[in-house]
Amino acid sequence: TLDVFSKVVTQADARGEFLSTEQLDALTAVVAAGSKRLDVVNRITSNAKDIVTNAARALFEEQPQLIAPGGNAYTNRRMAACLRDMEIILRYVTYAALAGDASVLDDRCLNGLRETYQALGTPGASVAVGVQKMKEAAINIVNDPNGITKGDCSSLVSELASYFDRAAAAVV
Ligand code: PEB
Repeated sequence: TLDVFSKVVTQADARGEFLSTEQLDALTAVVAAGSKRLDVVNRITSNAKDIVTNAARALFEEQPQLIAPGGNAYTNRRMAACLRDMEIILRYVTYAALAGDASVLDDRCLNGLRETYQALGTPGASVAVGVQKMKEAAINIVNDPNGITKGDCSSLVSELASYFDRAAAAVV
């Protein structure tokens, strides 16, 4: 599990070289946008419950077979497992967003998840739809102009989107 700084160090050390100017410039940009990154993580974290429940509601509205008898989210036990899974995925996305690196998401959440869902009979494509709905909600919350100093967050938002996309791609 790496953050953006450790990753660059590991890469340079594997080549036995000093950090390159490009690497240092990229890290300078990460440091300069540090408060924005923390704001992104804070906003998602403090709205996590809403992000999960609204995404799940929208998913079940689109795919009612999931909560009908025989559906993979039918019964309270499975519904709870489903909401919990979405929350776990969102939590690891926030960790990756904080670290500026996907490895924590990959290693601790996504590794083996597709196979787990196949074994459980959980439709991965439906999980992916739920993840995409969380992505849209999270981006809207991050971009909400109320109560925050305005600035350009486009590169952080696209980085954030990439972690959701990565999670969605890992389960189909
Ligand atoms: C992954 N999910 C489930 C299980 C595991 C995970 C390991 C089996 C054990 C259990 O039930 O608790 N756990 C989860 C995860 C990590 C982890 C992401 C990462 C670290 O440790 N069913 C649907 C929807 C979807 C869903 C499409 C969006 O119809 C999820 C929610 N996951 C779902 C359901 C179960 C499950 C388990 C319903 C229970 C399935 C069952 O027991 O039949």
